[in-house]
Amino acid sequence: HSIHFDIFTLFPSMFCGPLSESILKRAQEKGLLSVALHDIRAYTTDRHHICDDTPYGGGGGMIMKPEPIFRAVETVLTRPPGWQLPPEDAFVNLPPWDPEAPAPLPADVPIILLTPQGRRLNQAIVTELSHFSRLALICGRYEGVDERVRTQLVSDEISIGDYVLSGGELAAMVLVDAITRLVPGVLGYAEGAQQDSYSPGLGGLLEGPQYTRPYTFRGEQVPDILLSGHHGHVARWRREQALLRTLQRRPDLLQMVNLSEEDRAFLRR
Ligand code: 6GU
Repeated sequence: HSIHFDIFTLFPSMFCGPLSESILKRAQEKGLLSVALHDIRAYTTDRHHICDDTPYGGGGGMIMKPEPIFRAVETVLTRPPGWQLPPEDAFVNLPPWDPEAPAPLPADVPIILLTPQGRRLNQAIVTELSHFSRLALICGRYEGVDERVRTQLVSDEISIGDYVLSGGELAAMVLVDAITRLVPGVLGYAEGAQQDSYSPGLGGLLEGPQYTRPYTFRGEQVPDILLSGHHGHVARWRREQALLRTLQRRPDLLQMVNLSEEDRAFLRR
């Protein structure tokens, strides 16, 4: 199982750094992840390569025009994963495209608009999206996209939280990272094991305190239970610390987690 992302953006260079580091880099080297960046501007044919315009009815801000987005998405998604417009063809030698005839798009490729108006991302949505082998991500600019993109092209809209970004690019990177780390083989054993029931968002608890060497740092010692060698005691202590931390910081998560009678007894103390 591998996953391919087609990302449609006015700012493709924003992705270069993040995709070239750490886990995302390794996932691409292992053939488990591929990303094709598509510059929406390359799909314009007018002299000034205009991708936005003023809103009908007046008001501030600029709105992303529908034609370059439809042309980019329909051109790419009617071709095999990995296809990219040859750079020398940008603007000047685009494949034929009829602005009035909807292209037959594959039904099994979600077309996701990144927008603060979308459903707020959580681990359940990440898991749901991780089961697709190809995803199209459209990075909206904050001021907005023409509504016809929503009504005729997009199949899903995602927000990464209740705050405002200047565009969907950073949100798209968040989505790529969160989805990719669920693809089998992307994480090493140690990282993968952690993510079962113990991680936030998966309906789990927040992790309690963790330590590594040195034993003493600036007068603060590692709790001796962790050096005791009693695996049962260590596991129980970690569970209690996770319960305490979750109660203190994210009591909302406690409602969603399966608590044993021992857990409940501990929290009542
Ligand atoms: Cl997906 N886009 C923008 N522009 N702002 C956001 C967001 C997305 N998610 C949270 N804020």
